[in-house]
Amino acid sequence: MYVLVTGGAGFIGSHSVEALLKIGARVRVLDNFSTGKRQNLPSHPNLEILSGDIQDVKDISHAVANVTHILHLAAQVSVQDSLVHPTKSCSINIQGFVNVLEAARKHQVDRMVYASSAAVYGYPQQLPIAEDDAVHPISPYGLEKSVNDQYADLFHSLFNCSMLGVRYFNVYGPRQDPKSPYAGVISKFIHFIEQQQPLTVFGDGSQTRDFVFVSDVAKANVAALRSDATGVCHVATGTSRSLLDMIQVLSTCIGRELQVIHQDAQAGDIPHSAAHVEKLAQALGVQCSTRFEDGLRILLKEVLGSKG
Ligand code: UD2
Repeated sequence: MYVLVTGGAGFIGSHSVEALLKIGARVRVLDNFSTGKRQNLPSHPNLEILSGDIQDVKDISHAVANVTHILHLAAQVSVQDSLVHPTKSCSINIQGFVNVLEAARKHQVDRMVYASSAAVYGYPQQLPIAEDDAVHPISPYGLEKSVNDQYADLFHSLFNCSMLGVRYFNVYGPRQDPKSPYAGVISKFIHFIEQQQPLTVFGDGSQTRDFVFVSDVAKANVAALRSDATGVCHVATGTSRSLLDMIQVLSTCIGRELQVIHQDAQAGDIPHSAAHVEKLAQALGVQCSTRFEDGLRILLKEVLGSKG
């Protein structure tokens, strides 16, 4: 496999690059380094790094030359930013997506896997959510990802392009920048712990999420590239945890009580989220099996080191 990873210097991208190199794939990264970092990537004879943008057709044409597969992760990934700057978000997440799709078609790549998101569902109609449940996006970001899914379907039926959208749930793990506007609650909480500050919980903390460790996500991405599954597929553990439960696990890991401050629940916050993961197991043969306690321990060690 010769894989182009767009957004390969980012959080999920860099872990996916590592997983691909591990199985002996040749990898080319295309990243504009707006949020991705070169230091996230190893130096490796099978890895080439290009600085460029998915909004620039020339950059993509150049990047896609000779590759057999595309893992498209480059995106404007902040729900909040998409609400504040919908035009910019649309340019990156829809126009940029179509640029990559069209490059995949023109260069007749064997397979493209791209990042979709649980954000397409908005407030879930029922739990756990299945891939064929109706989508009701409640942010431009969610809408853009849903449009990506429709484009991919259309390119599959019109041009027989082999494609799969991977719908990530709440991904956590090393290299998720806690200061970025799209940082997840776990990286924020660990940052608060590092700063010896109390944890801020929006609402009563009973909200639940399917927290999935980034190495499992990278494993799913590799399996998705190797499979011929089409449509969309959840990437999640199948088990959801409340925030209070997560804080309890963090507290046990570091061996002391954590101070918690409650603030009003945020507008648009979803109370519960849970994923069906049958397609992930059956079509991709993947289980996101890192125990929550182990994932948190790895992350704590990475961030706090000896301070933990
Ligand atoms: C996740 C995704 C988002 C989108 C959405 C779709 C992440 C980081 N975000 O948003 O991109 O796909 O799912 O449903 O994966 N919270 C606190 N204190 C904090 C920060 C957060 O209490 O300091 C709460 C927050 O109000 C929410 C929960 O923690 O109830 C999870 O928040 P999040 O931002 O990690 O993820 P989520 O599910 O809102």
